[in-house]
Amino acid sequence: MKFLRSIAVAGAIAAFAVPSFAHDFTAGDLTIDHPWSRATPQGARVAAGYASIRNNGSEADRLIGVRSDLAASGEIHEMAVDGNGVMTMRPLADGIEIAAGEEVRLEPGSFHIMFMNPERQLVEGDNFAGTLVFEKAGEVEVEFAVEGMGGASGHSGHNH
Ligand SMILES: [Cu+2]
Repeated sequence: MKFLRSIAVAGAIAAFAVPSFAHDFTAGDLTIDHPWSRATPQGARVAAGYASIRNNGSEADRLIGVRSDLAASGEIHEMAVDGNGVMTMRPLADGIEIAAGEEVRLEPGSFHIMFMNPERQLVEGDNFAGTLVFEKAGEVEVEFAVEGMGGASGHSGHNH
């Protein structure tokens, strides 16, 4: 029994140490890691998009647009606290700069993508295709993985 238990423990450790299934996209100097979205309630008027974007190059690039078949339009937003202490979000007309050697995380409560009037409900486990448009790297096709509605961060134990 003792022997079996140690095998189980070793297995658990191994599973924990193995990096999650690769879900990243590369374009030139940019690496886009784990694009994800959240399940939406029925009839939702927006759907979110998140990802980590790393710039391995020596020049800044800029995320300037987002497209997806999911919705007629996609916007780049920033969540911020306004003068009255209220959380609001605003579209970033100039997009988001990805400085050389830096990583920018699009995540809940911060920078994010907003798909307006999605044509279907997003269900956990679902995927949808999208295109990120960068000033220098150009258009990058990615796949957004839909996670649970309550997920605060796609990085806590995702396993796809
Ligand atoms: Cu938004």
